[in-house]
Amino acid sequence: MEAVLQKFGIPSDALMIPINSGIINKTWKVCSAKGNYILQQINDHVFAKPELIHSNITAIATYLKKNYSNYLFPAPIQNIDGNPLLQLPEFGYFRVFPFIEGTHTIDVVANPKQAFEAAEQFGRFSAYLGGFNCSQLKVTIPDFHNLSYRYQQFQEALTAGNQERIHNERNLIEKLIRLNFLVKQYDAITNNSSFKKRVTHHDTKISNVLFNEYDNAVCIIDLDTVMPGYFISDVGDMMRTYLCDVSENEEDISKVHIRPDYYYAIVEGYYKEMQHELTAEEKKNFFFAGQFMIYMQALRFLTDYLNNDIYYQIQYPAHNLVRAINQVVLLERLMEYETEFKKMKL
Ligand code: GN1
Ligand code: MG
Repeated sequence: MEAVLQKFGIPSDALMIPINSGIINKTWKVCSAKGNYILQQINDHVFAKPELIHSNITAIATYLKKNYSNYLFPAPIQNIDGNPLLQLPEFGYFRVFPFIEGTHTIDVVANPKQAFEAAEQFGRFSAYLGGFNCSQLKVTIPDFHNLSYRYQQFQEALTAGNQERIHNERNLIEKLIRLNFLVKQYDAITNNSSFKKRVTHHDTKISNVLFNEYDNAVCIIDLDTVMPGYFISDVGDMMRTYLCDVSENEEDISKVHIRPDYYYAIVEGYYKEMQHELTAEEKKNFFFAGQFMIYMQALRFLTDYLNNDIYYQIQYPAHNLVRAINQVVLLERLMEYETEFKKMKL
């Protein structure tokens, strides 16, 4: 780590505090006499070409600076070789961001205002980048939110995966297969030209929003998965992670429930910024966004469990199974609100 700090011009006696909320990259807060930073080691098993991330960040930062000079965009700092990305043989890739003083992250959305503010931030990001040609962006993870592809990976795991796990989880597997009408709906959307590819964040969980002391959202972070995508990814992941006050890691499924006020707050916050960008067809699909993302995450967790946990970091052997069950319950709870939520006028 000393070598990493030195390459970014940070004093080597800096204090490193691990931040353990993500399950892909490794993150630390670095406190030094020169200032505070966020240091990340990129998981290059997941992001096979980390340089693509930084090419995207640079293109977006340049566009926003030119067109929206007041927009707060935390870009990574350059190392002593003039590159935001540091590659150390055997240790992988590192990058450093300035720590934005006076801000903090939250792990659970505690009131609808926070949900509204976060949704407004993610909506504003896509809206401001409405004039940016998103086909310029590099695809950092191919087929990341392609539900058909995720379903196909799930089907492959059902044959090539851990046979004992497949046998024991057959009820859950069948439940997910019965829900595959959502894949057909997704395919219909992607074949419909009214659904636009836009600059999409693809990881809109609340810990990717910085808040200030007054509970106002200040900016969004973690642009690793910014790619061309559909608005249902960003809205859907907010629903997946804000509608309930327990996370995907909760084992006690009786705690998994929907908070309706938070649904309305997400839609209103996002819509406020995106209403002039979204097409009429897209506007009809806010509810589907939540179904799509929760279903996809359930498939991804169960697929990883059946494949012996090769993708997500886990804390105990059944962790991915617990996460998959949790997400299926969340989806079922959300579907109980279908009629009510679809009455929302936009
Ligand atoms: C991963 O590491 P984190 O929490 O930022 C994953 C997301 C999942 C999330 C589920 C690159 O994100 O897609 O929704 O876990 N990111 C990647 O907790 O796979
Ligand atoms: Mg992430």
